[in-house]
Amino acid sequence: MRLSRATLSRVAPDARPLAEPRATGVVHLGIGAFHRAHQAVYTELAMAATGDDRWGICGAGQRSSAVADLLRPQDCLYGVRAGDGVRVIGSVREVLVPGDDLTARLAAPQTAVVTLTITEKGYRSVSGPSTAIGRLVAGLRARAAADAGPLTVISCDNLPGNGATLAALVTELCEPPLLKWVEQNVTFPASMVDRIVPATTPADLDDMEARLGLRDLGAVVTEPFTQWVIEDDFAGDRPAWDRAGALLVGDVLPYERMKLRLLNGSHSAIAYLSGAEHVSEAVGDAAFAGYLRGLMDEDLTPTLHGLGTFDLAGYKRSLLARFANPGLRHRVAQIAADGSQKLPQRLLDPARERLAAGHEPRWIALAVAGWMRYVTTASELDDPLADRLTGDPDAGAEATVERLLAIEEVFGADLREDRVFRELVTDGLRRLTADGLTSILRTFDAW
Ligand code: NAI
Ligand code: CS2
Repeated sequence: MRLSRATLSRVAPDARPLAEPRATGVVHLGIGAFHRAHQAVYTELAMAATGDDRWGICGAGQRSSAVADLLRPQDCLYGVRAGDGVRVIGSVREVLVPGDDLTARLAAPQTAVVTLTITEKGYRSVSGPSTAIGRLVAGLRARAAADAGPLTVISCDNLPGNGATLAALVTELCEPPLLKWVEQNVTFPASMVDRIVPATTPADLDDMEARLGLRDLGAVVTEPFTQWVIEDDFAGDRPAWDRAGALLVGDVLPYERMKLRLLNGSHSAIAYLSGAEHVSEAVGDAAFAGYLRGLMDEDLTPTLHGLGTFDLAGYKRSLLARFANPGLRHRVAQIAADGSQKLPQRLLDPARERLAAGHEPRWIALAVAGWMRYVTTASELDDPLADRLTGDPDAGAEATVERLLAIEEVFGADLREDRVFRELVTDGLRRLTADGLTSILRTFDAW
């Protein structure tokens, strides 16, 4: 039997009654696993804390209706398992399918906030009417025509300066009258989001069914840790996310850099160097955990500023503990995907800063060499630049590094000209190919 409004009372007798009418003050683009375990939970908790039920979520996926097929038969209810705790979430009230009128939802006066988790690659080649950003602009155009009031649009993707990045992509598509309306009525606050949410597996669904006594195809599994830091720049009203633990700040940048570099940079190093199937297995290897500590301490921490008295050492210890969580079967292959869209902000920007300060970012360079080995040898590459990344695995380190450093979308025009960086990456790739990581880590301090 499926989880639904009719069966909810069986599993959560004290569940908050589901409001009628099921107002949706938030539209979300990219209703994947992370949104369901992060923003939708904050919204659920905010509505529970305040009784303000205006903030139901209307979700839309990409062209496919995959998530709609999962959630609509369940009245959009689903369970979130964090550790051993399970909560049924009711903040998602509608999931649109292709053909539904997303434009009308975006233009509705009741809609005050739009959030997005469309993946890093969702911000590339954005102009088509069927892209997420193209559909967002169509909604803004209808909203302006109806003069439907202010709107706050929040990217919740792992991108540096995600608010300004999204604003630039949107305004680039706006004709002058619309541009003027957007500038006067829409804000694009930055946000830093953090909660490890692996893709749900069949075993997760079976486990959730054992816990709920009902089949829940929308279930997500995550960790107890969650963090949301949002720039306090709202055009109009918003859910009381701060009542659910979100931080509203003037400057997100210090939090963003700390997270995108220490957590996500380490994740990418794990993806391309560890050889493990799951993150927890990778950090269970003492030598590799030592490499991660070196990466964090030597190459990434010196690039973090503006954190005041924040306990960075404690944060890094907590990251390794989160990574080690055996309850999170976080597949390294999921993290390895879309590396061309992730490496720049996670590892290459800090590498630039270390090089400019006269240091050799060898820990980062080894992770970049690992990525080069990965994209050159992977049988199937899940990356929007796959065609340009794959190459001859027998081409030798020097030629491979030369070829990949020339891809400006990843390395810009500067890193290929940086002799120190090029030599570090070439040396790393040569050693990885000849000796493997274990041997390298034995002598890494002697490099
Ligand atoms: P997912 O695969 O479950 O969902 C991705 C969503 O994005 C789907 O709705 C899909 O239709 C949509 N999408 C994919 N490619 C798109 C494109 N080119 N244009 C428009 N929409 C597109 O992935 P998940 O776990 O929800 O993660 C999504 C994003 O959330 C990540 O890429 C990252 O930016 C952010 N995030 C994820 C975390 C996690 O641990 N899963 C944690 C922190 C942030
Ligand atoms: C991961 C992130 O898949 C990846 O690239 O590094 O989704 C990571 O799980 C989240 O950013 C954690 O907050």
